[in-house]
Amino acid sequence: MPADNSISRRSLFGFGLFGVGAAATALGIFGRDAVSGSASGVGLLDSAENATRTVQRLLLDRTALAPEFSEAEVAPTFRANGSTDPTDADYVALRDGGFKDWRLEVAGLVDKPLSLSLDDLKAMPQRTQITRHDCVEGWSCVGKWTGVPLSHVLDLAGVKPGARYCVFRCLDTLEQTADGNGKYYESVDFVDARHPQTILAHGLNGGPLPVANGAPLRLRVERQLGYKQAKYIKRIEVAADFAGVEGGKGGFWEDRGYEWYAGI
Ligand SMILES: Nc1nc2c(c(=O)[nH]1)N[C@H]1C(S)=C(S)[C@@H](COP(=O)(O)O)O[C@H]1N2
Ligand SMILES: [Mo]
Repeated sequence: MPADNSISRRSLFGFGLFGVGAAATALGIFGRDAVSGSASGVGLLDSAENATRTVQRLLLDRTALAPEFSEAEVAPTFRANGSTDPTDADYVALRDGGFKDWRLEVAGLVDKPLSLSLDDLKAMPQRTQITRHDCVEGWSCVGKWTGVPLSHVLDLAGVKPGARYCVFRCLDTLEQTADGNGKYYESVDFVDARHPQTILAHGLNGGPLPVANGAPLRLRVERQLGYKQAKYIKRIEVAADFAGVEGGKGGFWEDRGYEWYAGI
């Protein structure tokens, strides 16, 4: 996807958020005037309704499916980027054990915290999709991903009221920081978390997910750029905000200046 297209979508979405605020303000402040019959209030209520329609359109846009491709378009080798061979001791031990001891933890604002093995995840409903990955560095690659819809896992855990985001905690250290806190992390909101193409993938191109591409489990969130696709996942934290998440911007690259919303 050309960079200028994603940028225009992002600024459009920014405008949409402004619309939400405007609609809420107009309804909150002028709604009462409208009920009492003030002409200016009614006019403003109309524009609030227009703003709400704009927001609904943007939401529909976000829930639309990403294009899917044919088998013939799948790249023979899926390009890898970022961490491709984590050397973190806990990761190496899990990998050397064939990921038998690996668990996906689901925690935070959930009714029932989960601890799932790879076999548990494979026994759940599966989805396979051929999609194009777009890295912000300017390359794309088509791959066939197999995994569990994230919404299925969230339903098993039961999301508590007030939850707004899924934060993904990864096993790999991308940057050696002084405090040893250079592990990768990412987050999505529930529009993306519950999108039908958002899966926790354990398979690539008909085989197990290679280490280079995030084994044993990585996120596919197909309406967003490459850096949102968290690899080497160990935990999903369901959260109300990013207050407790490192720099507070919701992701490793976001804390280093990238946009949190990386829609394509
Ligand atoms: N845990 C983890 N996830 C990550 C990264 C990383 O370094 N560590 N890099 C991101 C970036 S920038 C891209 S483009 C994709 C690369 O996925 P791939 O290696 O399967 O191509 O993973 C994303 N997710
Ligand atoms: Mo990327």
